[in-house]
Amino acid sequence: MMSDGKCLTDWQNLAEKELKAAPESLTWHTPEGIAVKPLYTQDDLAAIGHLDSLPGLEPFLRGPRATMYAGRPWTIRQYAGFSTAEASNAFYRRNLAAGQQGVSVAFDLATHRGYDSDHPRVVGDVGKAGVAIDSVEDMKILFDGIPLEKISVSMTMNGAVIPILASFIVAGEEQGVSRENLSGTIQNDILKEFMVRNTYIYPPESSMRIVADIIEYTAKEMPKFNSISISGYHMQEAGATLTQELAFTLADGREYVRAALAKGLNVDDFAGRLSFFFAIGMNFFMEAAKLRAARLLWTRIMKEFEPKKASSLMLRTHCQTSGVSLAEQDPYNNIIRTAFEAMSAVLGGTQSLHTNSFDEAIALPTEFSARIARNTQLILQHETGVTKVVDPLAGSYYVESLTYELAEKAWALIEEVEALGGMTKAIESGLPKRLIEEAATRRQAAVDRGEEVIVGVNKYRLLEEADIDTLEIDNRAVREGQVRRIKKIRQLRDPKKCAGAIKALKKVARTGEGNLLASAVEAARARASVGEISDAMREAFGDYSAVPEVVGDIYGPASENDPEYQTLKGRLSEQVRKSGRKPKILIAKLGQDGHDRGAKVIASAFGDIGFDVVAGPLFQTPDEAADLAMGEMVDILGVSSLAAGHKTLMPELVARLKAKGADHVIVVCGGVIPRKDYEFLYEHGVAAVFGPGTNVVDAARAVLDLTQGRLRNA
Ligand code: MLC
Ligand code: 5AD
Repeated sequence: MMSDGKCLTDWQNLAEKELKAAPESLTWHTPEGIAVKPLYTQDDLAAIGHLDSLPGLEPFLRGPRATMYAGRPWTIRQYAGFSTAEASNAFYRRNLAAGQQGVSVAFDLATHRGYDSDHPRVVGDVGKAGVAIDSVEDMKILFDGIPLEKISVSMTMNGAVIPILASFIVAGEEQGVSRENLSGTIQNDILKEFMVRNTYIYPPESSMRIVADIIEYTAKEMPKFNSISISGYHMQEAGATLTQELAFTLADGREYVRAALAKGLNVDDFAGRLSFFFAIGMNFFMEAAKLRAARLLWTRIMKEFEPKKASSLMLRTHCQTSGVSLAEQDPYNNIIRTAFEAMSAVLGGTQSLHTNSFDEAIALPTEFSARIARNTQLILQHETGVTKVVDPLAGSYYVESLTYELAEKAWALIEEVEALGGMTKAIESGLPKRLIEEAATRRQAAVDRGEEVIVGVNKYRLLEEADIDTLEIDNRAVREGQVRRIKKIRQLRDPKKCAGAIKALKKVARTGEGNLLASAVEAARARASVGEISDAMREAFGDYSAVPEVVGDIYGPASENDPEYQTLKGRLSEQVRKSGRKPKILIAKLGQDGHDRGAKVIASAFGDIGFDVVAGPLFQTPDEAADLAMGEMVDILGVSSLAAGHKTLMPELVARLKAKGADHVIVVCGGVIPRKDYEFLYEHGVAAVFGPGTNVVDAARAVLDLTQGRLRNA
């Protein structure tokens, strides 16, 4: 019975009259498996136990701080980095002057994977998706004029985390800021790299030692520094549902706590400096509820370790608006999407936030797009009044119910991971990756069929798209500059001192005695490069390479009722009947670009449609991909490019195929490719380009057309 004497049955009757159907027909079944009803009432709160919680107090559901943004707003922390340390430094300084509050460094993929800029494998990657950092000297330029004792710095680094953090510590030291005064965060979350982000270097066990050594070192030496940023962001970007993102992230966190405890650390000495990182997508209320649920569950997990300090139970998080929710088509729509996502992150109580730029789906931000992204947060902080009240969604029937349901569902998945023996074991079993890839493929099918609407992409599409200015990086010039600088450093340093420090590091790596970061700090001080420090550990740990696996029977079954899909499938089987074999396609990834959601979804869907699909390994050179294509005797070589390497790597690939006498192989390319580059790629032998937002059935049809044209000509 409601307070004014009306009851739910009255509403139900009314609703049924309006709808001419049962109100249950309005229930929205989300990808998380949550049934969202059209109406929530106080009845829905009956089962929920957390309703009386208060911010700053256990279980911190309503926020880690008592006053939250009323006391201090979240940190506006824009993730950025491109080309050289000089260019990135200037960009940071301008943005800090314009209202940004914390720095967040994006490194290029060569750096991520522990290669110096002069390494032959990284020709297409240097300076492209982030800033190129080879040594302490680059690091000093990167932070020149930025007061490291005042401004906190986040560094997104996981693979080459030891040399990068070591170089940062030495750069601080040489700029007069001792390590105990450095504040910031290092991502240092390797488990999700094995799952989705792919910038790992070493095998899992050695990688976990690196994580634990960093937690140990920072706990002892760097009290203001967050030793890790346990990240769900990339899981959502790879296609995870919100419950998967929540569960796997918290399960990763638990695994790191166990690794640190195994080093003999006391939980209260490090737990307060563990931090988190979530994505915020377009499901507005559910995303805010997710952050609330995350804090609730983290406290539950940490209780097991019996900490004494309250801060050990608190989940503090950074958030970034969703990249995958943004579109190339009608790109100004992305400003609106990002603003909603930012509001949701803030209503969920994030501590720090990055808002994406509207040109996200095409290129790195320009000065203009970065300004709009930052100002989205400044307007939220200064003009909307959201900072005035702590956790304003508390008590909402709907949001509290969502918080509860997400927590329950995520907890069940966390228990599943526990049953497998924890997250390292679960990752070895392949479960999290498989679940995420299935969710990604299912979502792509829903978008392709228009069940999930994306304005400007699969509905309300513009007849003509206007060009926008995008940032272009002269990767060759950056590389040449970096190569010159690193040469000079090698000439100027004391070779004996450097070799001695590298030798000592190798010993720490090999024997397991001593702290890797402490030893790498000595090496960085002696001007050993990022690549040299990484190689010293490679010698002891080896390189890790993942075996590519592809899920099947997701896209197909989800598209059974789609006539376009059926027609295409029919056409393809007709071709197979005539030619006696399936057209064979290699889906390749070139350079250090580990973003493989697109490649995986395409491989999976093309397989269901009837192509013979070979999923290539990550990190191939054009030469290796050409060899694989020949060895597998494929008809088509499809490259998925998301890190801006296409203009360097695609012409090289076509040239390699030609040199090997394999120019009958049709080369196509998809991913984050600006329209202005299409002509360049066609001129260099690429037969078709599939930009962001391409419907998979359309892409498959185009590829089939190409093979039929070729086969007829042959
Ligand atoms: C906060 N403080 C308060 C307060 N609110 N004090 C009093 N009253 C209040 N209401 C204090 C805090 O305790 C803290 O001090 C200080 O103010 C700063 O607040 P914070 O909340 O800790 O914010 P911040 O320093 O910004 O740290 C946020 C964080 C951190 C803990 C989440 O880990 C962080 O900044 N993460 C960013 C990660 C990031 O940018 N990642 C980019 C990934 S991009 P004290 O003394 O307690 O510290 C990526 C993409 C890719 O990964 O490439 O794939
Ligand atoms: N500068 C700014 N933003 C970046 N992103 C990735 N690299 C950069 C960079 N160098 C953002 C994009 C992407 C997410 C992983 O991080 O939003 O989707």
